[in-house]
Amino acid sequence: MSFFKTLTLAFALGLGALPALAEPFVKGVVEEITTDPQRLTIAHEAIPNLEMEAMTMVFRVADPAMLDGLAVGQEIEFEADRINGRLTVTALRAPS
Ligand SMILES: [Cu+2]
Repeated sequence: MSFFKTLTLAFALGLGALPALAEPFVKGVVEEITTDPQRLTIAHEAIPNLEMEAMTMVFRVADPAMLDGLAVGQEIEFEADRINGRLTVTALRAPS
């Protein structure tokens, strides 16, 4: 086994042991962007870790910089979690 494969396997096993650190990325479309306060309205697919069906809803964002470069209508993939009881986008990326 190559060094890289060993590293990849170790990483995968580590994530498996810590599921709370590896929420699944969910596909969505940006419906509205609000900057004051920072909010993101997303038409999203089902979010397994929040036991949420597909819907359009407003999220907080963990980091205001996440809104930089975003546009209404843009397809995204994101992670969401409940932070202090509020549904928050914790990670954001372009679709793979
Ligand atoms: Cu929702």
